[in-house]
Amino acid sequence: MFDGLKDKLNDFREEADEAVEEVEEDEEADDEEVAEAEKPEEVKEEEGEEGEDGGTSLRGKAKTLVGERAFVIEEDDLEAPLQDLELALLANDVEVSVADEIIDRVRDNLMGEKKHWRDSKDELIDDALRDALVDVLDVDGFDFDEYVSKAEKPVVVVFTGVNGVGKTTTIAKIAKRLEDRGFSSVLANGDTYRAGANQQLREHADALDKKVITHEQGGDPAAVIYDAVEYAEANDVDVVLGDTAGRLHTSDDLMNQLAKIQRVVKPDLTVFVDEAVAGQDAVNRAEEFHDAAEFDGMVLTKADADSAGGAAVSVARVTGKPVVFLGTGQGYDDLREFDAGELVDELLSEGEEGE
Ligand SMILES: Nc1nc2c(ncn2[C@@H]2O[C@H](COP(=O)(O)OP(=O)(O)OP(=O)(O)O)[C@@H](O)[C@H]2O)c(=O)[nH]1
Ligand SMILES: [Mg+2]
Repeated sequence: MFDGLKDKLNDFREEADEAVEEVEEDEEADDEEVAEAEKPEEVKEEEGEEGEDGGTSLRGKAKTLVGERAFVIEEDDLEAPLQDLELALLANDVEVSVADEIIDRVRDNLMGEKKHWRDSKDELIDDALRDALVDVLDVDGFDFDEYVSKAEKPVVVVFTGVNGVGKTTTIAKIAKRLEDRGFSSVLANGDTYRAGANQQLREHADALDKKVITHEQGGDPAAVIYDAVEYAEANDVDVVLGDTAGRLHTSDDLMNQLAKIQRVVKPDLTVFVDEAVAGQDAVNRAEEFHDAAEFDGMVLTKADADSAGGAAVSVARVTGKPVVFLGTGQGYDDLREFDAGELVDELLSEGEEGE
């Protein structure tokens, strides 16, 4: 998963490593210079012109000290690695404004007012990159399990998105996940459009021993999901998982149907599903879809087949809605909660192993 992106992040770490100079305390960073860098910024500002070299020597230069170690970073030396990182992010399908934001944050983290105290150059660079990525990935830290456990039952979740991205499979995976956590669920086939959709959802339901509510092909999807909500209320079922037909945000009839589902059923959550492998297309679709019909969160499927990782990095920032789950394969257990910190740790882990 996301191996291409991992490699490029690692390249940046190596390049940036060369741009950060470790100053030998005895030779280049004499006591006065060390003491100067150790002072809090406010003190340096108050001292103004009196600082060594006319008080301006630290502009465009960040100094980080730990015990005996001092790291000096010249902003100019960082530009080439940052430019390469930006190109690599774009080549890996990171949306352009998101790539810009990551670059700015990495630069600020390394050069900014906040001086970091670190044990090594690697740690200094890793932390700058990690913090930048986590900030961009973590739009609001939505926790699905917590939501389900606290919300009034039944919790009604409707899944939407374009054709073939994995909506139905994701519903089955979530039913399994809920069961593993002690929550019951009923599946509702609001895809009354495609022949075979009832059968497909029924097969998953049978495999997972779940009740499924279906109507005839061509029926009203809102009515199917409404029936499932009534079933859940009558049978103390915790969660209703409503499937819908694949649609583009431009498919007027289907978008009107979705609006009707939202009006009639009033789902607690509307979840947009798209595939990570679609990269920039997935990001654009999510943005356009959200403009046409607001959703609460997203699932990115087929992350197992995606080397670039750009959609996963960008989509929450662009839509302002959290990625709730990543689909990581075709099995029922191939679903993982999207945790920004954990994901960034994984993205940055490969380089560390080789050292
Ligand atoms: N590798 C991989 N394949 C997946 C994943 N999720 C779904 N798939 C596969 O994607 C294909 C389409 O999945 P569906 O669940 O039928 O997609 P859908 O969005 O419901 O499709 P429509 O109802 O036709 O719009 C199936 O072959 C799934 O097994 C995933 O996370 N990883
Ligand atoms: Mg489907």
